[in-house]
Amino acid sequence: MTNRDVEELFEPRGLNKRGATQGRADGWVGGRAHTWHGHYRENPASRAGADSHRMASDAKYAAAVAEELRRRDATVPHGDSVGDGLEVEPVSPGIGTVVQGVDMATLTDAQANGIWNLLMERKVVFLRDQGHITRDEHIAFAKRFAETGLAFGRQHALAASKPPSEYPEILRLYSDEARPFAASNWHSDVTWSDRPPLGSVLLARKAPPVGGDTVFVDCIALWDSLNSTLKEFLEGRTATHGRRGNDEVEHPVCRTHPVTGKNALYINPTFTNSICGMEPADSARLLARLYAKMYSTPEHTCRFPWRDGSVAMWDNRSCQHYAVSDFWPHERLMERVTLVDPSEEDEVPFWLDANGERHYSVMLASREAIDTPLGYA
Ligand SMILES: O=C(O)CCC(=O)C(=O)O
Ligand SMILES: [Fe+2]
Repeated sequence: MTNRDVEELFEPRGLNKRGATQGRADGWVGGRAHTWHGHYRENPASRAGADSHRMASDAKYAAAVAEELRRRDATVPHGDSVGDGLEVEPVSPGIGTVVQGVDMATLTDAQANGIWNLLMERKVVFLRDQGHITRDEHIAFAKRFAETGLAFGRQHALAASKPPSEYPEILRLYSDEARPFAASNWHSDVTWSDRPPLGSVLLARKAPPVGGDTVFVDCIALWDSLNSTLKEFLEGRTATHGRRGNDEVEHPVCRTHPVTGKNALYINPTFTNSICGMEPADSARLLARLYAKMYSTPEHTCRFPWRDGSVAMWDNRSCQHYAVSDFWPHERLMERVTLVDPSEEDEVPFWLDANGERHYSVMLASREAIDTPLGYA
């Protein structure tokens, strides 16, 4: 594949029209300074996967896209629509909902059900004021939804690299002036594993006075926002993932969610090495363009400012996250319980083709190698 081919996958459209506003539906967000001196703006309907250029010239099409988004937004849960005492408020149209009226220690079955459905639909759910929860209650809450894993889900790597703890299921993330740390890199958890964890329940034991938010990006909206040329090119394709540049596993680039059946863009700059079947330089260029799209469209994100006792519960199959490292030198103490899927069939990532066949991830390293600690994620 030549340099030109990668460019063409992004269908740069209608450049160099002075005075026109350029809609960037799925392209390089940095613009093309050498040819275009105007502004690039995100297509306002990219969350519907709409063609902004067709919208500009076809009023009927534009009206249909608007109608679809109105219909979709009307179904976003808000107020008391979830029931059983839950009050919910969307953080952004496509991702993130704050749920009020929950005590994690005394959750009813109907509430657990409501929260699970919200998680599937909204990719991340936030709770406030859960600082009274004990570690046992934190673990028990997580077990209402899935099995709980060790720090890295199925993987023993991190647990094995730390001294034995009374709570091996709790991953403690602590930082202060002397120990600056934040997961300030875009990722979905543990994608170097053949069985990455379903999700996490992260509780802020001590939030910094300012800063330290966590940002989430909607990987289903990102997939939807790609043009059809790119989608066709990426569907059924795999990428290698691993720690320290090792290829430990091959995952589908387009991952189908086992519950919702929706497709997500499943690559991340923390663990993904390369797209299979491409020349290394082409793969690197394509990944860079995709990352530029994924991580610089605030339209597909939501951002959560922590307070003591706040909780974020996310679905690793439909979103990614980034802990913002702007709180140093303050203290920040988070405790995480990791959710793993009880069904191996659903736990191993796959892409569902048009014939209903699942194309699963493939392990490249040995079981032993994947389970061996490398000292960090
Ligand atoms: O500290 C955070 O906000 C998130 C850390 C993280 O990446 C994780 O717990 O998986
Ligand atoms: Fe993470």
